[in-house]
Amino acid sequence: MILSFHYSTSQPINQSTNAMYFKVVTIFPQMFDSFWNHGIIRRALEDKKIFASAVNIRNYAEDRHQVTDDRPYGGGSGMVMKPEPLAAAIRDASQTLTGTKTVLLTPQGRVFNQKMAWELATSDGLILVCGRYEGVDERICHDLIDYEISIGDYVLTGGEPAAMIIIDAVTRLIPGALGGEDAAEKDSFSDDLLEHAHYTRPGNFEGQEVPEVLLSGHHQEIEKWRLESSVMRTLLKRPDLLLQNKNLNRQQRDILKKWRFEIEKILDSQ
Ligand code: 4GS
Repeated sequence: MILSFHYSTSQPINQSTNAMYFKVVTIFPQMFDSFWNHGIIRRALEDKKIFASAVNIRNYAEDRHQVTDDRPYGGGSGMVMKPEPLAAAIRDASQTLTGTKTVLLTPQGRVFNQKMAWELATSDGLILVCGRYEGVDERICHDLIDYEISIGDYVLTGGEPAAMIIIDAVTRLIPGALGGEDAAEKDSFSDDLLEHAHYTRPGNFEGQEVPEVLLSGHHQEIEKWRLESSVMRTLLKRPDLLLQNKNLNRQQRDILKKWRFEIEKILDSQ
């Protein structure tokens, strides 16, 4: 089992390859043991497309009990992550990894999306800082954090699942990480459309048939069907994506016009 891809902490590692380096700063590094060991993340690690490890903030606590949290100034319930061990852990990580961006996972951050995944994928490495408890001491954010990112408007018990989501979304954008699979798959969301519907055998599942065109072997017709499926699913399920998309191409606009025409015919017949 890949327990983590440790790199020496005493000297900068060779980042001359195109590989991407992830370092997670957390009080629960073991949460990542399973994450590193499945599917595309595992293969990307094995193929050295990515390097990743999780470091325990506790190892940077100086006191005998290795405390990482403390009571909030001003009182109130809950605990706050102490700045010293967290700062030491982040500094150590950024000394090992040059050219990295440091990301704090927090509901206060910019809400993560595919465009941000592409942006992050251009950096040489990412240090992902996982908050726990009520949050981190504010002074950490000022000096040590480049980006604050939220994975969505809800509250987690810790930033770890958020860090996994960022690593997952960024890894699949790294050239070669998806293996033989097509780059087109990555493009599917970059043009802000949902994927077309997918089918596999059997041809009839509990009375539901696979669309006939997909069985026809007529590649051009299949492509047309997929494009239409993609545009119309987006219209029905996520119209907001179409509304914010300012670069619909000719084909995509024609599909919408065709259906507008069909809908107008129905209305005119009433
Ligand atoms: C998120 C989020 C989050 C906030 C961590 C309360 C524990 C928790 N992190 N996107 N303290 N949403 N973090 O909810 O990134």
